Amino acid sequence: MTERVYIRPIALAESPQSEGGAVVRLGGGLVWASRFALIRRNQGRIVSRRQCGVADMAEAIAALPDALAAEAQAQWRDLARSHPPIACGARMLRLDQPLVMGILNVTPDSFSDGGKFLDKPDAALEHAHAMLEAGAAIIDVGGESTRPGAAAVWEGDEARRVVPVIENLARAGAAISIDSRRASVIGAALSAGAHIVNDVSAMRHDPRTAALVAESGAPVVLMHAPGDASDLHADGNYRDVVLDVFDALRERRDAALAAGIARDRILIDPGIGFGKTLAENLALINALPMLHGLGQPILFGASRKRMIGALAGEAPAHQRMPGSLAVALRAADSGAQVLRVHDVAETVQALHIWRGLRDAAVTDFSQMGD
Ligand code: PMM
Repeated sequence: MTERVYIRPIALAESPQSEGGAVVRLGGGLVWASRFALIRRNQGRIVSRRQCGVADMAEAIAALPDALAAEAQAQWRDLARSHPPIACGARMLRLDQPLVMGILNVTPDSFSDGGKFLDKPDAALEHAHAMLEAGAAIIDVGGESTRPGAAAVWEGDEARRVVPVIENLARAGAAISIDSRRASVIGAALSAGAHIVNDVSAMRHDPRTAALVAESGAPVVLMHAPGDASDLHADGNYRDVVLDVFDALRERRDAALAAGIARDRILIDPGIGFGKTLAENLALINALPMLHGLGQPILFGASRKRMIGALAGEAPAHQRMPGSLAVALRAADSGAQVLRVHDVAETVQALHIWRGLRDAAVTDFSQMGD
């Protein structure tokens, strides 16, 4: 591996005025960063780490070798990139504050809702409509469990699980994503009315997916999972989980661009729980603001995942809502644009409070810097 450079926000500001305007607005959201680490690593090892404010970043970047300076400059610009709304049929999803994506798993074996909606179309639709009423901006429909050790599903069966649900939701005018890593299922879902492709293999599992997505013009979520994309939970074997996931997502973003997918149709996701230990998940969540440096909206999903049980007395999946809210708020604080959750009503209410606090901070001029 050659030498690489990274810019990691290390201090978030209460508001722009609390720092006298010396802040970067992350990803066009309601979150600002005031201090940054400029990190260099060579052959996987961190070789230097310099802390900068907004005022001294230009000089720090100029002092880098040319090849690194260009990359650092791109990240510096991309940290502040704001993102246009995502069109989902007649709906426009604005990305300037966190949106909630409600999870609908039509599977026998997903870890928290497996079996509840398989072969029960009425129950699945009732749940989806309840999530929409509770404020979900998107419904993420999946027909394959991605839990460790889940039984493989034939793609014909996977399509049969999701298509009728998607058709119904599309008729109701909902914004829909298809959670699949198989091109045939994605194609069937898009024809049935899905708008967004959510691929947990970041388009590595099925070589046909990238062309299909490019051709359709649909936005795509590229989620990080280590390994060769057949085993999503393969050991990550990271040198530095934060920088390795950043590199992997950058590589997938560039592959998507090379396949002809428009820049404003690509979302990225660190893949919490996929081939990562508790410590690695926590490190990634703490470093989430750094992913804005890739210049794409961030989707974040930790809802009811194992890491919450691990930190909360081994609470079973159905008792992990409070922990899920805590981590969703942390993602909102990091400027994540889409939160993928099971507990929609609770998350939406938590985000209303979050939004109120953010608005109060940006209009509090007693925080003026000098
Ligand atoms: N997690 C799961 C499934 N799909 N998609 C994205 N983009 N991000 C995730 O974190 C993610 C996903 C597994 O969780 P589930 O069984 O609750 O659906």
